[in-house]
Amino acid sequence: YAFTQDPSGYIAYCPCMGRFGNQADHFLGAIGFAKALNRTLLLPHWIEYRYGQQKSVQIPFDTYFKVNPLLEYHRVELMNDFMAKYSNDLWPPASRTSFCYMQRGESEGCNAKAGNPFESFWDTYGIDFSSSEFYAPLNYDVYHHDMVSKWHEKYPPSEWPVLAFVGAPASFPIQKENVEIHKYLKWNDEIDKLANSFINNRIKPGKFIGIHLRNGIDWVRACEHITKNSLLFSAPQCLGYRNEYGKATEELCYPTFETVVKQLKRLIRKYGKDISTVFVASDNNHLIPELSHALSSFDLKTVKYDRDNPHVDLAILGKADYFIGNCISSFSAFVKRERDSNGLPNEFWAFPVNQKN
Ligand code: GFB
Repeated sequence: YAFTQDPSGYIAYCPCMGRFGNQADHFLGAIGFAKALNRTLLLPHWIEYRYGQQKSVQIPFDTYFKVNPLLEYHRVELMNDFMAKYSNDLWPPASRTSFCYMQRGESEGCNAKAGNPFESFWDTYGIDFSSSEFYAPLNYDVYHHDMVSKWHEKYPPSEWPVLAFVGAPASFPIQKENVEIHKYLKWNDEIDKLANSFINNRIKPGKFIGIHLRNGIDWVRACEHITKNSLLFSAPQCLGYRNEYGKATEELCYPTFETVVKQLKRLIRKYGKDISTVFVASDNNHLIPELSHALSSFDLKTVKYDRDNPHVDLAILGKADYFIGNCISSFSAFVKRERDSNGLPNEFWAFPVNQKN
C-alpha cells in the first residue's frame, strides 16, 4: 500500500477509551467518519493495559489485522508510516493541533497528553501538540445534518492537513450506519493461524458452539447499573437502538449459570449429534468443570484456549458454527458483527428478554 501524500488530508486519533471491544467500535466509527470526510485514516496502535503496569502499552494496528482489506472500503495508512514519511513537511511540530470538542482537563485547551493512556499513545509517535482546537458544535454523526460540509467548511484540508483527535471521532456504542464496515476488518495471518490450528487440533471433527462468558469483577459492577441505564454499552446489538426489541435485564448482562446451561442444552438439542464441542471464551471464569458436568448427558467436550489471548478467543468465536454471546459486552459485539458479515448465526444469553420480568 504505497501512497503519495493525500491532498484531501488525514485523520489521526487516540483510541483512548476502554479496552479492545470499545476500541473496535470506535475504530469502525472513525473509518466511517474518515470516509465521509474523504480524508485518509491513520491507523492507530491499539492500546492495552497490563496488570501492574502504570502506563498503557501500544500495539501496532497490523499486529492483529490486515491493512489491505480496509483499503477496499477507504484510504488508510499506518500511523507510524505516515509519521516517518510525511509528518515533517506536512505536519511539522509547530503546526500540530489537537482537536477536542471542548476544554478537557484542568488547564486551557485539549490537554491531549494529560493522563494515561493519552501521554503514552502520542509518545509512541513522538508527537507533542503546539495548540488546541475546539470543534464544537460540529460532531461525528456524518450521516445527518449536513455534517460533512460543515467539517469541510470549517477545516479545509489545505489549511488543516491533519485533524488529530484527542479521542476517537466516533460514538460508543457503534453507530448503526457503521456496523457493516466490520466486513473489511480481517484478522491477520498470525491470529488466523492460531485460531485455525486450535480448531483443527482441539475441536474437529464435528461442529462447535462458541460461547462468551463475561464474568470478571468489573463486569459484575457494570451490570449493577443495568436498571438505571437500559441501553448500557453494546445493548443495541440485540435490543435495537431504540429498544425496539425489549429492555435490558440483569440476566442479559450477567446470566445465571442455570440460564447458560439451559440455553446451551436447547441449542445442542436443536443441532444434536453434529456438535462435538463447546468452546468457552472468558475474561475470568470459563466454568469448564461446571459446564462439563452439566452437559455430561451429551457426547461432547468443553474446551478453552490454553492461554489468555483475547484476540485468538475472538477469532475462534468468529469461526464457530454457533455462537452465544453477551448482548451488553462490546467484546461479544465484535464477534456478532464479524459473524453477521459471514452469514453465521448468533444468539445472546437471556435474549429475547422475558417481558414478564
Ligand atoms: O473488550 P472490552 O472493551 O469489552 O473489554 P466489554 C473487556 C476486556 O476483557 C477485553 C477481556 O478487551 C479482554 O481483554 N476479555 C473479555 C476477555 N472477554 C474475554 C474473553 O472471552 N477472553 C479473553 N481472553 N479476554 C467493557 C470495557 O468491556 O467493560 C469498559 O471495555 C468497561 O471499558 C466495562 O470496563 C465494564 O464491553 O465486555
